[in-house]
Amino acid sequence: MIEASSHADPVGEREQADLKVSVVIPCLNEAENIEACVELARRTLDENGISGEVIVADNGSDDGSGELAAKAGAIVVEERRRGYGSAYQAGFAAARGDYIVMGDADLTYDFGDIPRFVAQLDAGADLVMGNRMDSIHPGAMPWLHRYVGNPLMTRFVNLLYRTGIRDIWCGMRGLRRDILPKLDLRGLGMEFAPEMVLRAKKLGLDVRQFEIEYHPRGGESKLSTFKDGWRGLRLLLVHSPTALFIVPGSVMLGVGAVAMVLFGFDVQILGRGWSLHSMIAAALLTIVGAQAISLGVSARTFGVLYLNEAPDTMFRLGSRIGLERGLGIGALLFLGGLVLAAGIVITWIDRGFGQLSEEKLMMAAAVLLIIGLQTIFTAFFISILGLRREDARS
Ligand SMILES: Nc1nc2c(ncn2[C@@H]2O[C@H](COP(=O)(O)OP(=O)(O)O)[C@@H](O)[C@H]2O)c(=O)[nH]1
Ligand SMILES: [Mg+2]
Repeated sequence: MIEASSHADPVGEREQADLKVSVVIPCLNEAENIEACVELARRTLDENGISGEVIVADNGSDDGSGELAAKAGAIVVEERRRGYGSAYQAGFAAARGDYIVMGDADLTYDFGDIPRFVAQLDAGADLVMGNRMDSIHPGAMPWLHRYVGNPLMTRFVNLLYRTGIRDIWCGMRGLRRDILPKLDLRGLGMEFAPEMVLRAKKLGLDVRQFEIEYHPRGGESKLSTFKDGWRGLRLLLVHSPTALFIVPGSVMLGVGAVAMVLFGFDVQILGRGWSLHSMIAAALLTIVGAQAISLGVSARTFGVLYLNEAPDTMFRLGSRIGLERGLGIGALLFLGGLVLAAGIVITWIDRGFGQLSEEKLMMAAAVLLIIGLQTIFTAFFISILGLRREDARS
């Protein structure tokens, strides 16, 4: 295997090969199909006069796939860490072409499509996605994936990231190799597939798609519907602090705060008064909402500082406020709570430390005190996130 970290500048030497396309094929026990895949890829490159190489990233197959691939003319890279993403990372590290065309080792995709991907990349695309959804051959995709998993997940991705991509899991793609450092992909499993799309979109790259056909597989699928589905979903969520924290947090904070005011002033709703119990529930909702927003703002800051993400309104607002003003806002909220609490104590003293019934006001005071403190801690936490950045600049 070629070592990416070697100091002998092997990349420089290898670049001289002046290859246009590296076809990278991940392979885990695909003895039934791997030769045909490599041969077709190789033949397509040759027949279309595309200078290229075929790389098979063998993921520790024990059925002789690796040897078969090598015999069929592929460069075989060994990756022992299991996973679709790991296999691709190893294949990409060995690739020398300007472009990479990706595809499974199971004959579901047609390597005869390689020139179509190359044409889009030539025309300026950074990432080209296949879209199988309108050309799925009978028996090629289980109905759970075809009608439930895939469309739901794709819709969810587009809700969060507006990629416009119709088949987020599609395994046949083309990309410019020089975008890989920027993409900085980390997924070791199947989540590598959606990760690539959403990272490309977040970085504002030129992502295109066209229809391809999807054929039934030879050999057994390595995909595990629920495990891999969850890994994909998890990835989508953690890359979107807005969807994960800020939207639900704002809803909770908004509903909680309005409810507290209504309950606090004994406004009749649905023809009846709302007691202390509702006030407590509303107060807790407000606090959780504020907490979720704090986490969201912190996560957005992390994304901009360390994941190369574009600063959005939320981030700009946060950095405009800064540590000192953030502390100021927190202190004001805290002070507001303190004033309310002091009012309650004064009433109590006034009544000769007797019977007291200021529970609702006490809840309001507690909410202000807690959110005030939380704002102060969040302001500090965000400035901790910025420490490394500040150092790097000075
Ligand atoms: N799922 C999975 N696929 C792997 C792994 N390593 C390599 N692969 C290859 O990645 C490709 C995609 O897997 P596949 O079973 O076809 O998944 P599907 O296309 O989503 O049904 C195939 O060529 C596998 O041989 C691995 O650890 N897990
Ligand atoms: Mg497959």
